[in-house]
Amino acid sequence: MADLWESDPFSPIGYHYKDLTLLHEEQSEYQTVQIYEHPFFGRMLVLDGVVQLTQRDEHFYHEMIVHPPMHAHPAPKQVLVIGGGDGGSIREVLRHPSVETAVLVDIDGRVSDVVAEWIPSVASALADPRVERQDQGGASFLEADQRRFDVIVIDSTDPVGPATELFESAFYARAFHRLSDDGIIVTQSESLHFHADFVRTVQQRMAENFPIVDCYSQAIATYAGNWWTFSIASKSPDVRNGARAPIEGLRYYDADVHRSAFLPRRVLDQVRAGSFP
Ligand code: SPD
Repeated sequence: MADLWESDPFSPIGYHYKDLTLLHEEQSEYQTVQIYEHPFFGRMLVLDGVVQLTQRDEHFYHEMIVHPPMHAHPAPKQVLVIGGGDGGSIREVLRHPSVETAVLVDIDGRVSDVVAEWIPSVASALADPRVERQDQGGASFLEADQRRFDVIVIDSTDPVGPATELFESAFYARAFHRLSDDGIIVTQSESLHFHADFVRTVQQRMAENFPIVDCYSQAIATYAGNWWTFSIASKSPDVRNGARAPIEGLRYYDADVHRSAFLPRRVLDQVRAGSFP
């Protein structure tokens, strides 16, 4: 049996997981990739010592990063996921029948391969013919690739190291030009308990580039800080109130979840003013 003392450089605390079995470990070109088995959480993906997903609760995160923007768009056909090499976000994107192409851009292609081998319930959609995989950084992809997307999902690791460029204003400016006229972008933006200043920064940077910016949240048991936020920006659709009827077959997301996930306006104003909590 192994122990994992999570070493999360972006959090004031780390979790201690007991009774783990280490199933796989490798050093990729970019990071240490580990797969553990936990008696409660099931299989877990850990990158550089930080838990990225567990079998038990990954659907809360992946449904919530994907379905609010996908349902706020009238008919998303071309979708881009940056980060998210594990395939969980792509799996949710492909549940939408309107989707023709889902491009996955992750700098570390080994993550997809390892998760496909050890946690196929998360990665199996990567084999879908609508998926195009690009193993490169998100910012350089947006610079080089001239296609336009209806929805862009930034399913990144914490904003340290290579992921920091995915939270810059210049990155959102590039994303704006790669989005269709009714395009929507969403990014995971860390914990309201621990990183309210970071959420404020992301909101500000999105507002420098998009006319509509909002924020919703979802509790995630295994991310330090738990009260996980998703910052969302839109060229025109009303992301807070404009969701279509939910697609079938989801475990958690529905119309009530969509409505209640958005931060109350008073709280969002406090976050943006730097007076939260
Ligand atoms: N502190 C961990 C935050 C991890 C966010 N990304 C998760 C990727 C899952 N697809």
